[in-house]
Amino acid sequence: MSGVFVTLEGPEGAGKSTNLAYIADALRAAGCEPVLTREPGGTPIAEQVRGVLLAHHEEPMADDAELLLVFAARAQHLDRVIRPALAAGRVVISDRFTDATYAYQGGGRGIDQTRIAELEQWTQGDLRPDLTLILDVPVEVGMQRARARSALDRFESEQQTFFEAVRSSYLTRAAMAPERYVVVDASTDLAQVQQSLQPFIDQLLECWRA
Ligand code: T5A
Repeated sequence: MSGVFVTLEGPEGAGKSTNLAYIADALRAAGCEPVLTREPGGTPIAEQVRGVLLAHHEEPMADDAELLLVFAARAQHLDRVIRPALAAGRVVISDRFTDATYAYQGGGRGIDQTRIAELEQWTQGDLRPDLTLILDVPVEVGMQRARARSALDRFESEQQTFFEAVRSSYLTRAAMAPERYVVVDASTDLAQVQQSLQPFIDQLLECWRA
């Protein structure tokens, strides 16, 4: 594969969607037209799975069902969008990917990381993001933003301890592979966050030009 695969991650309300648009504009200004996508979702079928995952249901969703739905959507997304775009040499930026599974289903739900790793290998083979930006924000700050924006979905309605475990999983993964992760403090005002994204944008453009 000759493209560059980039993912944006972080707890609820960290500002991924807002900053993804900012990063995409900066890339376009440098002559690079990225493919922008998201998880769960990114294709019509995977977006339907997203609907099931995010909706509130009367029947509680089993943790394993949630995990398998996440990977089912990912398999479709990889097949229809990510792999073809990378094969065509494009820069692909996904709003969340498998780090979110380690953080939410692993950290949040407590599913064993080795089971997630098996599904990761099965679904992705050796494909991993080249670069991952983690927008880090204290749980309360992120949740205040999410609450102010819209009604809370099924994940956003979880307890504080769940979100603390999600945040801590992200930071642990970033610390284990600093060559792949860039962690940015996303709790400050937007202008300041965007200023601190510059080294990440430069690194991404360097990968694209290489
Ligand atoms: N999920 C996902 C799993 O459980 N496992 C998985 O494997 C995957 C892939 C959907 C859910 O699915 C779960 C995790 C999620 O709960 P999502 O669509 O990415 O994933 O949902 P959210 O994380 O909820 O994304 P949000 O859209 O809510 O948050 P963002 O994108 O991080 O934040 P954004 O940009 O929409 O900003 C939120 C609000 O804050 C403001 C924005 O204007 C907006 O109103 N804002 C700021 N305000 C002040 N200062 C700043 N610096 C700000 N930055 C943004």
